[in-house]
Amino acid sequence: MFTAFLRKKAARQFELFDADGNGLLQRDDLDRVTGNLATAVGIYVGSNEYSSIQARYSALWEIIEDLDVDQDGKVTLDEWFSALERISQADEDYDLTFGRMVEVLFHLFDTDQDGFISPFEFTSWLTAHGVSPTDAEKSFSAISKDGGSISRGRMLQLTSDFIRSDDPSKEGNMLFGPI
Ligand SMILES: [Ca+2]
Ligand SMILES: [Ca+2]
Ligand SMILES: [Ca+2]
Repeated sequence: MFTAFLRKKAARQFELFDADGNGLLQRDDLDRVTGNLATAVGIYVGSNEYSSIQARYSALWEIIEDLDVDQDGKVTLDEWFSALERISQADEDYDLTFGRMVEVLFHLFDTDQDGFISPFEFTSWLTAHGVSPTDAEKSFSAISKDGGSISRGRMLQLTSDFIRSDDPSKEGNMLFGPI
């Protein structure tokens, strides 16, 4: 069941991607956060690192674009809810959208590409998406057991809990800022 709690988390994630806050997910939103993230982690426009952030946000947009049922170039909150409802109920091993989303998100967080998300990378990503530095710190404390970096396996678990779990005690609920 797509419970009120899952819906609330889905709305939180939508809000995070809707960088200009117009209530729609569009390509422009991700262009905007590309710049924010580069600034937050100290990457210069025109560098190879900047191009790779751009490429990853393009990959994220391709995933989001697939959820645009009426293909008008805008993903509404209703279209987003329909997709997240499906993803939250599908078998973990067979949901392609979920798998692609986790993979792309991991690479977006891991800006220095060392295979781990450091506290700095995590909080930079959240602030680039409009979360306050204080809330970003709170999130990191909640998801990192020992204050150390987040591995790919851990990220998979956290994302799965965020998208699929109705248990309010799961650490993954805090993945995209306090809800
Ligand atoms: Ca928008
Ligand atoms: Ca649409
Ligand atoms: Ca890293």
